[in-house]
Amino acid sequence: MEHTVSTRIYPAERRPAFWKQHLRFWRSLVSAVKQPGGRHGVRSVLLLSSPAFVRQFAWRHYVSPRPDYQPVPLSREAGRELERLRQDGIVAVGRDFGGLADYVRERYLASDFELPADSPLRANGLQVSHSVSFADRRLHEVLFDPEICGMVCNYYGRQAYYRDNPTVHKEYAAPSAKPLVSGVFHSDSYRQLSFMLLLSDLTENDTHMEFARGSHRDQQPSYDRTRIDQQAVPREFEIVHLIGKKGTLFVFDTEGLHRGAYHQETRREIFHVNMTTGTWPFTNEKYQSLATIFPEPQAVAGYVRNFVAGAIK
Ligand SMILES: O=C(O)CCC(=O)C(=O)O
Ligand SMILES: [Fe+2]
Repeated sequence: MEHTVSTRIYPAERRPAFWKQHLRFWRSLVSAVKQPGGRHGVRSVLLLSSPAFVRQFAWRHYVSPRPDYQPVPLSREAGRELERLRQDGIVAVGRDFGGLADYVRERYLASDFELPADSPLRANGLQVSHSVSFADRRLHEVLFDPEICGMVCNYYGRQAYYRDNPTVHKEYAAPSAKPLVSGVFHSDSYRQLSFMLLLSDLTENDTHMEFARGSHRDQQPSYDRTRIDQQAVPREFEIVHLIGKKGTLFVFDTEGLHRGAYHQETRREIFHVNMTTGTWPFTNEKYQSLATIFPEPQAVAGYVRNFVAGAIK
């Protein structure tokens, strides 16, 4: 993000007060001095006092493309989609997954999956929300499509991993529904990529996701969404609306700013899954130790790790 744009999206007045940052530094210095073992202490001071240091370190370590990465060969069509993903941070895959959308709706949005009436998610307008298994081979049409997986890995310039199980959502935004935290512009951090498959037609008047085109190119200066001037986002960026026919598949980089735009008394049905470069650093910016910031890559089944083309036998 260009410097001036960034200062308008993250205005100085929303930054933590200068004295708070100083207090943090002096506190960490005192606690490091108290700890036995000099080198460890210096590292703790850096970790505790400088989220910027940690963020940069984590980005280099987990996100930057690997110099020895061998790109997966792609068709011309997939190559063009990759280019668009790089440029805009979002692309609609040029294929119709309508058959798969029908399958997912019938199989996973049936009434037996409805959330119980007392589920807290009901207050957010969710009627169905649950994960689905990677073992369902019908889902592999998207999840292990060689071109889509190749595009994702080439985008990263490294191996990609699924973060957790895909989920299905069916929602109805009643006037009383309270948007989820993702209802304001935010970044999900560390270039997590998402697939969002529309399970039914969506128009701009329905609840849908909005993505600030091009806002993904650099790391966000903070992952604290309260630091974002929400009104500035559509002023500074063109908004891409994740709408279209049932079976439209979007791939987007959640480092870029995006939100769920809620439209009262409308419905949305989606299949959603999230990818990372193999880990998901904590982003509360209150770092305590290296181990809590950089957990080991999530334990996932072997065949899920072998994400790239042809790994599924
Ligand atoms: O469309 C939405 O409700 C927001 C989704 C979102 O934040 C995400 O997929 O990361
Ligand atoms: Fe998000």
